[in-house]
Amino acid sequence: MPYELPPLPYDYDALEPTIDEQTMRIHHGKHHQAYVDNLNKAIAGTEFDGHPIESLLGGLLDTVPEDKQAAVRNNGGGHANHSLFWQIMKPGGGGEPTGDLAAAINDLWGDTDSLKTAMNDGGVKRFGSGWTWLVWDGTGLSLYSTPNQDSPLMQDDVPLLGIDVWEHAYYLSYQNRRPDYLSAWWNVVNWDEVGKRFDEARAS
Ligand code: MN3
Repeated sequence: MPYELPPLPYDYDALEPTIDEQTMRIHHGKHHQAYVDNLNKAIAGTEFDGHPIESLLGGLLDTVPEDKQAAVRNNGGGHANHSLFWQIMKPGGGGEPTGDLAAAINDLWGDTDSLKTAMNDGGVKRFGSGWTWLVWDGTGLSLYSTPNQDSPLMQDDVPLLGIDVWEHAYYLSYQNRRPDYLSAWWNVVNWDEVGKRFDEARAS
């Protein structure tokens, strides 16, 4: 069973003006599609065909044959990261987290704005391409950034919220102004989805 590009849960222009329609079309239809296609190519005919992407990147990556490991890491990571990314954004997003997630964030960072500042800082400082993450590390919330398409799943953490800081995610509207993109991105965050993932991660 090959991996498939998940449909975008809203229209390509739904996140404007924060993220422009053309960026969304290329990002989802070309970049994400390419990760899916190249992942399928890498594992076609191997025993790893058909594993849920979470287990492929979590426990199994080290056992993938060496000549396929980089392709699975990069394209499998790209597939997992973007599948999450589309879900944790929504038109008319933003605002504040609620419930247990809000309490956990306030415990660690004091308030949501401080969390945003810390995450954006991780994104700005990530040299080259990568992601800045809020994760569940098994005992609590944690923040870090990863290079390329590396996923928190690769270190057995559960990604709750990740912001793509590859230039393809923002360059058409923001050019070299990555900090402006990161500040604006929070206008489309889907806190309900992040909160749902937090509750699921803690319960498992
Ligand atoms: Mn991307």
